Amino acid sequence: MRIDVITIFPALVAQPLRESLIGRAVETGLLDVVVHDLRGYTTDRHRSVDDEAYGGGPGMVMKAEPLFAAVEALDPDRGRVLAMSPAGRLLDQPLARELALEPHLTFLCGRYEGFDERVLDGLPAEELSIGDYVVSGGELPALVVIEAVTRLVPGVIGNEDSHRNDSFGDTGLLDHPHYTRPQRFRGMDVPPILTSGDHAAIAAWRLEAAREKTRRNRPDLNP
Ligand code: JEW
Repeated sequence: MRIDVITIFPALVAQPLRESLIGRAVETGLLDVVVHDLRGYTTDRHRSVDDEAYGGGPGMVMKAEPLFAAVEALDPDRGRVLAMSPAGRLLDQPLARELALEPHLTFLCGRYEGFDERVLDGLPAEELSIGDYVVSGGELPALVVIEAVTRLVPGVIGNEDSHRNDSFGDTGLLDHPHYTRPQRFRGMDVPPILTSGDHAAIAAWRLEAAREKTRRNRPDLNP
């Protein structure tokens, strides 16, 4: 999969992509990620990427010209163009699975109050959000989307992790609690059923614990 990222903070995006599973997938050639500095596509003396909002008010808007120039400098087969925004469609696991099938994705990372609407209408670009809270720019949200999507590309991670992902999607429940050694830690014991060797009883305990945790933490998930 090829991924292009357009940002005014290229180092903020590039370094995390060199670490961990994504970093290895980039090294092995499974992923081809290219980060572009938006200021390289400005034409004025001050390399401006933002300007005041028509209609007035505080806050600056990302100018259309450098974003169009940056996107149009890419391969014409640039795939879906995703503009990170708190006003976008919410990322969920079905959308991550859909994006993982694409051969090419392009991410636009904004700052300030966001993009001139003509970027979204004209390129066109799809607005995408990682959740109902505001951060200061699209770079960290784009990294979240890239991690959620690329871990679903065959070969990026091992089978153990992909299996976990499937079981979450199938049950619609949050994961059950996990324990590892030691058996007793600061007076807190591992539930004895987990050391009983009774695999049917363990499966039943885990299902009930997952239901309880889902009721408590995420009553909005109604599986
Ligand atoms: C997010 C990109 C770029 C995504 C999610 N735009 C905008 C905007 C901002 C603050 C307040 C209102 C609008 C800051 N900002 C971004 C925020 C993505 C940008 C500028 C973003 N949360 N925040 N899910």
